[in-house]
Amino acid sequence: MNRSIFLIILAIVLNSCKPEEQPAWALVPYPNAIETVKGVFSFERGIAISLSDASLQGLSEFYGKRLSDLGVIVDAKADRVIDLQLLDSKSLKGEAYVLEINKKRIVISAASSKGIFYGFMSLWQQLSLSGEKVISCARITDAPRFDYRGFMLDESRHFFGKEKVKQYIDLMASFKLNTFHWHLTDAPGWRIEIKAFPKLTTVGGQGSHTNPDAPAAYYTQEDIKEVVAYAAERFVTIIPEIDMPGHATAANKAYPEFSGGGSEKHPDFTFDPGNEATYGYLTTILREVADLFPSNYIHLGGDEVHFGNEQWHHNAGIKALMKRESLEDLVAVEHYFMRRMTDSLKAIGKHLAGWDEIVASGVDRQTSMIYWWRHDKTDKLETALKAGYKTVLCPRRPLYFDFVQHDSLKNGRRWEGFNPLRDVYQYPDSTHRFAETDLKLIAGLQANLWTERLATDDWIDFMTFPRLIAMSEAAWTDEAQKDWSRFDATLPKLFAFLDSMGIYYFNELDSEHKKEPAI
Ligand code: TNX
Repeated sequence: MNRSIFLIILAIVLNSCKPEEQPAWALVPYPNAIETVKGVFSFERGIAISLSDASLQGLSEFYGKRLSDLGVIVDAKADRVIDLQLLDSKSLKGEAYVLEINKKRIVISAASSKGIFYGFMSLWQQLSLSGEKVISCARITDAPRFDYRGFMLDESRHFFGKEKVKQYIDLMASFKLNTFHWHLTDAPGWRIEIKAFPKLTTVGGQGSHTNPDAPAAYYTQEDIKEVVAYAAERFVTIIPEIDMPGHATAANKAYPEFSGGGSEKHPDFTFDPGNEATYGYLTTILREVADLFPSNYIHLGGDEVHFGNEQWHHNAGIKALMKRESLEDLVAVEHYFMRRMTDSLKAIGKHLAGWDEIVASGVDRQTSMIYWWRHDKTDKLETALKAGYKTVLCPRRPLYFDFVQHDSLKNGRRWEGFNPLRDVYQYPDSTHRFAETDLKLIAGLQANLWTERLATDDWIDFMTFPRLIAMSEAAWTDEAQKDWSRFDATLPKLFAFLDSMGIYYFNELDSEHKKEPAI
């Protein structure tokens, strides 16, 4: 046989057992165990969804919609079946799931609807990212490394609105993130309607970081309910943040009687801890907030009070308070304020969450959750863990997404470097070796997007993606299963997916395609 004919026959033979018969896995975050076996399950002729438990009905409708968006026909009479099995299982805790793909049947089993949800999201993601209508037979056993997998969006500095927020919540769920921290109040604008104090939004909602004259922009309570319900359907908990006693300028513009003043650079920056009425005012606000958000936690900020508490030195009420409570200095006043507000939260039935400044204030160790953000102050993290606080890791380096992600980029922060995709992916293993006891206290990871310099949807997309996806794998996948080169190789598929979602992401490999948006 001549050589070229041999090669043609060889090519035909090889092609007839095409490797794409079993599509490669395209899962992010990558599951903790995949055992691939021979054969495929095909979605080409439609599928039926069966349930072990009527409580899964809502979920199955959600899945049906997701699958039909991918062109799969969902038909109760189809002979290929996806079976959702809620099990009373001790080995499958919380968000864990098993996804078993056989030639004619897929079984997703978990001990909770959350687990079923994540099993389904893996299935959907494989179809969606691979672009195939078949999936390899396999058994995937999966559970998250960290319980808390979060993203924070600052909507005080700039307001993006509920459609954008819903899109982000949907994307979060697609990558198995489960907590949305909503920074709703800060110096430029107050963004949540409080019925007892309407001026908070009509007056305090006016302006943004870049435009003090911007018309009032905020969420009504109806908007909030809608977003909370949308998130709940995707197993995303929303933790609202009402920042206090600092970063309160917008509220103080609306109700100056509760202002504790500020500094030259940050006027009217604080609430007034020396005025007893302030505690009643803030408690009323928190009651309304608590009624809107089912989350156990409300985040009370507590950060950077020293930016603008100069006038506390000259405040008669604060002087009297210091005397009465034997408070030595203004930091002690700040801590007193936080303890009082924690008591209010307790009375409302919520737990305190706050930035790492609150560790020193002696708030309840059993119930409060700390967000460690000052990457240059590792002692704050150590103190929090030593004291036994549940802690979320969100250090500026590498988890602040208002930092640039590439040296060529101009708009964004830097601090002895910046936050490239790979650093996000490799966190926390690149930086920390936690002792077992400390690890039990680490709730998880969160990326924070502060928006002083980000005024448009394109800008927040550009800073968030693809970094948030890298963080999802850092938060979900066990250290032993993390693999930067595999993640890196999946990027083109992730970019195609983000394109289909209309997201303006950053792409390091294509300098022409996604440039920094215009400011
Ligand atoms: C610090 S993080 C802040 C924010 C800023 C951010 C900018 C934190 C608790 N406070 O108010 O927006 O830095 O990176």
